[in-house]
Amino acid sequence: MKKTGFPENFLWGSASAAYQIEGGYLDGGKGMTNWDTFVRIPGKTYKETTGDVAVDHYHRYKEDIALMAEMGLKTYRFSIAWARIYPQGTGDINEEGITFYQNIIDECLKYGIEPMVTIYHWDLPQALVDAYGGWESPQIISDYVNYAKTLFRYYGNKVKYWITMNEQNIFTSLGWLTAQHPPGKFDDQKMFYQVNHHAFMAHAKAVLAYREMGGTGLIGASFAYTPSYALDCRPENAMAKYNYDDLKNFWWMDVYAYGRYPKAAMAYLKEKGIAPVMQDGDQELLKQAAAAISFMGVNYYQSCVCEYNPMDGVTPYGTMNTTGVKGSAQEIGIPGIYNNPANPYLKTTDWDWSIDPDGLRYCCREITSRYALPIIISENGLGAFDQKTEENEIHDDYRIHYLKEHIRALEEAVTEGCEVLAYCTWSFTDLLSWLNGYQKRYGFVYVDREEADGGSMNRYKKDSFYWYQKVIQNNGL
Ligand code: BGP
Repeated sequence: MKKTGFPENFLWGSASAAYQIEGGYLDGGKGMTNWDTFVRIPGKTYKETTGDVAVDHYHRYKEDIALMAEMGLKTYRFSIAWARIYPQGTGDINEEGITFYQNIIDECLKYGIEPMVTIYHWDLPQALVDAYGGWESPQIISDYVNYAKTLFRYYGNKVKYWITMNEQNIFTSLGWLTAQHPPGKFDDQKMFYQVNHHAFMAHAKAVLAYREMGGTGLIGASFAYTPSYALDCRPENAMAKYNYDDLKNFWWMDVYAYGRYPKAAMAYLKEKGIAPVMQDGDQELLKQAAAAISFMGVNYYQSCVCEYNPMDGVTPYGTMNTTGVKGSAQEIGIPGIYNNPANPYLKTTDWDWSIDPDGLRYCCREITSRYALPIIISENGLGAFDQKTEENEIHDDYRIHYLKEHIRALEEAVTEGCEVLAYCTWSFTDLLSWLNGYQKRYGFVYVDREEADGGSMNRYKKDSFYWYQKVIQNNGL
């Protein structure tokens, strides 16, 4: 097949999230969030790291966006902290919060950078948790929609790209199955599916509200897509992959794209008594929203392997490597369904994430065949232990190699007919990794936090900064 490369208006971008970069956690009238609370529980995060200061983007956003402009970024994906807009989650609007994001949007537009806004990237106003348990209650739906509508009202004339939810599959899995994110619950499968249903309804109602308000931009959700390969050609392993896909991928993407849950997976949940409770009209509404979304957002980091898991009644979830010491992750799986053993054919990062550029192509092909939707790659990148030399240089050739191979695979997918609108690397500056602290760096720009909390916070361009700058200039490799 002849390569066509990336379309002319392709959006080369980079992404971040409020809690991971902003800091200023009590500044500008912001309310406390579930993460502000969670990181204060001893033992919950890597070396008790918090995002209180993060990389101080709250005070340095102009400097950061100027660097984006210097690089030539076409789009900047960032999230809005709900608790800056509504400190109590609902009720009175905090004008200072509104102005802060207005300034970020204007700063982007000043340089011709398209702002791409994530409405929810995991930081939930604590007041809503205290009032009714946050996502556990259907009350969250109207509060989320009210918040989203406020953003559409204030920023809708300037922002054309909206992401309702970041990785609903991850914040719910880590929050209600593995206890690694707030609210820190373990193996609460019934609530896990219920919380997801609430989040789907919140997403769906926000999408419909956007259209009702006359929004003509692009709107959709971003999903953490981990595609899978069967361990081998044994039918039970092929079936394990099939079940994994239904339960771990299509469970989310089918709802976003079709407005319905995968049938076999739903039958399995019903049999186990953990299916979500739905209200009359929910399914119809999910369908309407599915017809109104514009793209599938994909956050891609790795693929996995599926093998039949014959175990029954044992600890259902493995643990992730949060230390950066290779080999400290455990297999993840569901007894009786699947296990995720390591892929012997792929190298891994220091955090045991498999490195698989072709997996990105696989994701794009699957979405194109199954949903026929345009795709936004809303995250992709390599977390690593970067070193700054005495000359203030950072030679991150491993990151360049990683991104180059993924862009090559993406170009392949485009050539094969996938409609890809944007590619956002994770991340632009170094920032907080939820479970791994600041040592796991992803950025094109190194942030010196050596003397954090009063430290220099100076920004240094890594080698990958200059490399991506060229990729953007060439509209590809
Ligand atoms: C995604 C999140 C991001 C970011 C990224 C890297 O799941 O959407 O917020 O954190 O993963 O993950 P980590 O920081 O765990 O390496």
